[in-house]
Amino acid sequence: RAKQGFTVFFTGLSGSGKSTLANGLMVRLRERGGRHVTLLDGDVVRKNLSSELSFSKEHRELNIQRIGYVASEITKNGGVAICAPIAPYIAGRRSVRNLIEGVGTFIEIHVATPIEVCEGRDRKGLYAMARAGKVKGFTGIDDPYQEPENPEMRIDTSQYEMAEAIDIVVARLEEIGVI
Ligand code: GGZ
Repeated sequence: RAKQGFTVFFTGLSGSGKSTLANGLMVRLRERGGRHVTLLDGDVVRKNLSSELSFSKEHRELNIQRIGYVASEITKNGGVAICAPIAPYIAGRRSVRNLIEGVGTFIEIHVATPIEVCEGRDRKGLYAMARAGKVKGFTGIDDPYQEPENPEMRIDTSQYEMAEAIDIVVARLEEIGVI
């Protein structure tokens, strides 16, 4: 009998560690074998699927719906989709959940790294640009991030080594029973 598909949906601020966790999880799941794993990272989706979109509320929500649609197709066909956008709005995440839950399991993971830590990392210098007013509408600075109320899991990546954080995510997926 074919395995049921599932979507792991990481949400959190820029610099929270979503991409690193998502990549690490993909590698782990591929090592375990027996499943087709597709990564839909924020950056890559923006480049390939949403290049005409801005960071307005409407465009962010449209971006999330596109990601949700692709993830639902993957999930419907028994695959594993790992998504890692900021996805700052409860409404958009809720509608992706509804879409996925019609075809498989939805696992929302709030990457709850404190903004001070994200800003301290500032890998791309975007927080500095936002503070200087050179980037407008930056999530967490002058644009909202609505925290998930009931995610399947929360993780603060500043509390762990990355390998350990990935172990914790894998353990939660085992507990939920999707792997
Ligand atoms: C937030 C922005 C913005 C603004 C550019 N606000 O650290 P990054 O660079 O790689 O992650 C951020 C990424 C967010 O894109 P998403 O598609 O994940 O966002 S959403 O889910 O809201 O659609 C950041 C960069 O794009 N970036 N401008 N104003 N992040």
